[in-house]
Amino acid sequence: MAPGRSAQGEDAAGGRCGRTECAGVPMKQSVLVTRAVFPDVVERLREHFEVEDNPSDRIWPKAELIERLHGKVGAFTTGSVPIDAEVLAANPQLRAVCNMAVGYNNFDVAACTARGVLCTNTPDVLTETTADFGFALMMAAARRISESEHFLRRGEWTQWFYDMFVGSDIHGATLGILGMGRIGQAIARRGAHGFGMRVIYHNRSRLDAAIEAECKASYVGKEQLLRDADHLVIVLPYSSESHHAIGAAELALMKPSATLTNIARGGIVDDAALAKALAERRIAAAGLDVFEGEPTVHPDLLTVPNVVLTPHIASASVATRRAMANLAADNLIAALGFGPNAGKPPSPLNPEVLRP
Ligand code: 8YV
Repeated sequence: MAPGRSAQGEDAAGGRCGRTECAGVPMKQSVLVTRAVFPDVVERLREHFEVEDNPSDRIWPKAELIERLHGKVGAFTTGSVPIDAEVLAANPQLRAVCNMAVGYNNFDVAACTARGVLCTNTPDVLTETTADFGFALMMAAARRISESEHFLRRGEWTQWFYDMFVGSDIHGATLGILGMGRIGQAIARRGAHGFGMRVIYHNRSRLDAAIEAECKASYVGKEQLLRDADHLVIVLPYSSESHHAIGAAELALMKPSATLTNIARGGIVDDAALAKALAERRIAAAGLDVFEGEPTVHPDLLTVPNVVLTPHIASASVATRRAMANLAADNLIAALGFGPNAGKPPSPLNPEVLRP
């Protein structure tokens, strides 16, 4: 057994106090920072915990993650770090897993809850930055920015011609949003208020009338969304229900002039079907920041010209990534009983495990 493992497990099980004792000497609890992150954020964690971090940012295979978690009561994770039943069973001392991401499909939340492990994410702090990026990707797809840049870089621009890289307008067009959470609403506001777009959305549940009015967004069925949107933006969380929510059948409903933008999660769109639809010009263009099986990208997406591809960077502004990292650290510190929010982490996903 790793040194300190059972003592920390007993301590956490005994009430989340911050410290354990070894021969009367107070010991800090140990936490694992699974990916490289801003050094000052790691230092904040060191004020309260023994920290094992990963400055080289090597992606640990699952067996190594399990091994490194031994003796740790908390983990600072990102969206690529799986916390599932196997990881939890091998680490019964774990008390909190804190994602530096709003998405948390890397967590088995039900399994965490069953074991009393708190899960947290980083909502709100990335909403506007991610919406900015979604809008940028949609505009880049509609106005063929990547495609035309590649043409220029290849030295093929020898003269202007009247229909060179003609695309479709954003202003005045119909913006369709699939998934109307915080980020979907922020995109709707940009479209409605900034670009005079007609905004329609589909969501598991309809929004309050006040939010619809503020976003100038109308609720429609999924089929109507697909048929009517000039620009479809996908902002759904990933789950087994949203897996391949957009496949060949859904793409077939879209206008040939339409664009599709995915800033949510890989796997929501069937990438093979999308590549085929793009190649056959059954839709005009796409903007993708997320991919099934990323960082591997479906080879057919790499060869179709009418797609803008970015490496999962929608939240990547300096300020936002810092805010995400600090919020994940705030959650970990508070979940393990320290700091101004001791016992009350700011963004719990399963707050029921916090009840005494
Ligand atoms: C993260 C994201 O960069 O927050 C999310 O859900 O997809 C991105 O902002 C990524 O998941 C790394 O954790």
